[in-house]
Amino acid sequence: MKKWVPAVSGLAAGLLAATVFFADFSSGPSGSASTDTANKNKSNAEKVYVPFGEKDEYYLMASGGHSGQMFVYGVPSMRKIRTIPVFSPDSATGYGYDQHTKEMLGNYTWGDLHHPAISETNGEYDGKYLFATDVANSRAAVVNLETFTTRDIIDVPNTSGPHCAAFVTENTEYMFLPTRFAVPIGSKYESLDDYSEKYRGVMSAVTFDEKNEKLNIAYQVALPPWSYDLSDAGKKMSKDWAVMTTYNTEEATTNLEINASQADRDYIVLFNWKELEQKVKNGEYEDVDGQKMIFPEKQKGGIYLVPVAKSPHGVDVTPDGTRFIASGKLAPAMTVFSFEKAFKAIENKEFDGERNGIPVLKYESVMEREVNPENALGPLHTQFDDKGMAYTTMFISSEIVKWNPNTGETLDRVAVQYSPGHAAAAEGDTVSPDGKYIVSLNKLAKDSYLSVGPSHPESMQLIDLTGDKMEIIQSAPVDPEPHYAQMIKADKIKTIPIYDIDKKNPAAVTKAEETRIERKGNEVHVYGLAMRSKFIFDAKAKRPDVIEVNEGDKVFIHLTNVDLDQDITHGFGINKYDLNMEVQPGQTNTLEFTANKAGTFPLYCTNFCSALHQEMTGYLLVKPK
Ligand code: CUK
Ligand code: CUA
Repeated sequence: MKKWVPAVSGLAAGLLAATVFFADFSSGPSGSASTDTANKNKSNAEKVYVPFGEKDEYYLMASGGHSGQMFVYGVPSMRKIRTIPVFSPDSATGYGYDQHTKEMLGNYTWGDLHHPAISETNGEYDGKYLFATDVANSRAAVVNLETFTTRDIIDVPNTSGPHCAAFVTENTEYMFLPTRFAVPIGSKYESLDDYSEKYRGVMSAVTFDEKNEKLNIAYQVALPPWSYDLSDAGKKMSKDWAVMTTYNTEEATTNLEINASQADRDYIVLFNWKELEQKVKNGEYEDVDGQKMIFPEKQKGGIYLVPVAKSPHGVDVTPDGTRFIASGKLAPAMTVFSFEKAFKAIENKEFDGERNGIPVLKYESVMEREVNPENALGPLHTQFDDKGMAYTTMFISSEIVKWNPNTGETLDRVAVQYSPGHAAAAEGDTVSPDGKYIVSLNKLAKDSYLSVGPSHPESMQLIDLTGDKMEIIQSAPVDPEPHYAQMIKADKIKTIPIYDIDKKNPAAVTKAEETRIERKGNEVHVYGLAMRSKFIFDAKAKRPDVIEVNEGDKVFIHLTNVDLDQDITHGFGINKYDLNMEVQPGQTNTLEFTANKAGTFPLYCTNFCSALHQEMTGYLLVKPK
């Protein structure tokens, strides 16, 4: 195997120079000695082969990073099934062009989606919704998993770069959004010389109103001006609590790779969200730009700091909820902390002073063990199997290490290609992981696939956990960038085959007689339908598939797809108007635009829908002023 050096610098490179860098841990013979697996005598090809007509066992909901989108894969085949557009427009589905999705995206043209989180009931994925945040433009979104469509996007004020939302509580009471960048509250101008006084790292508690499919900010917490990173919600005994890592407690404002890595310790923020919720109920907050803001130095209580080895990245709660495990990008160790010890330390006030008015718990009072597998470097994120064993990704030594959180013993390790960020285990963030598979989300593919030039795709590798040894059984290239993913049992997802035509929607039409074109002043409303293989905008007109307006008119095209057959989707594109929308079976969708170009513009169905799809056309005629 080729040796290679990832692009790390500064401290990390120093750390590396002294170490063997690509440890070639052979994963040994595949799980031949396994006793409890149906997979045991199958070849790897058979283990991932899903014959046509059969379905994958799991959905993998993968973040699309700076594509702004979410990617859906099937496991074990690792076939990509769908792109769900979330934070960026997508002409393939008309996302960002029709009225509703255009409003949701506002003026933003891209997003950076890091952490998908499936809604939970009693600590289990319930398969109903998927939440995500946008690090780039400070937004949060929710995707409906009956239709795999984004339903709501909100701006998160007072914050910049909400990073980890892989982070819903046991019954989806909250989605928490720590912020990666500290900014002045309200994102006002403040000199960086006043960083420590004027800047804050605001965490937001977001709730979801399922009935109206709306996200809402319940409250915010003005934490010190540090970088908040990964986080996880407690489970079972720790269900009212949540943890998140923070670095740059040095409060560096430039050259962070050096300056934010000076102190030997940073922190985990441990907070009781029930207590914070109660504070808000008691009116213990300040109103900041319409948000309920808790200032921990004034509205004291419910938040604690736990010292951790410098510059931590991931923190993950064990399925039984008894421990949280932090991984240090720069310190080559996983630190296991005990919730029980933390609760006792809080009760007995075993504090080591405070930072910015927040009590710091004594490290020894909360820490249970430091785990440092030999030559394993750059631990980032941890997942779990059905037996409570931990799997930690090693970014720098390019491997996944399996270890026992109860003893710290290293059990197995497998080399991955290359530099994994997160891994996603089957039902991995629930109170009862399945233990069957884990997918390594690798940042670099190097020469794994056919070359496409100097930049290569990222790579996901499927690892079989059923044998004695972890074994890579499939690899799949993926577009940028797989940060995190969640893997859910396929039978938990209940999609709808078609939309019911919404008869209460005044824009919906069910039959040709209801189609019409109405003019109110300079507004033109078209109530049309799409069916195989024509558009009908006004059945009574001489040419029912033609829309004629005047230059400068504001045009609303409401289109209902009356083909109530699964997968018969119509599109609607207008030549040279840069517009496209999609109408799925039974759906009514609206395209809104100003007819600012006079002329003759063919319009056509963009989704191949029948043998006569090419005939599914018409004209938009815009009469000059
Ligand atoms: S971060 Cu990307 S590898 Cu956003 Cu979860 Cu750790
Ligand atoms: Cu409708 Cu093509």
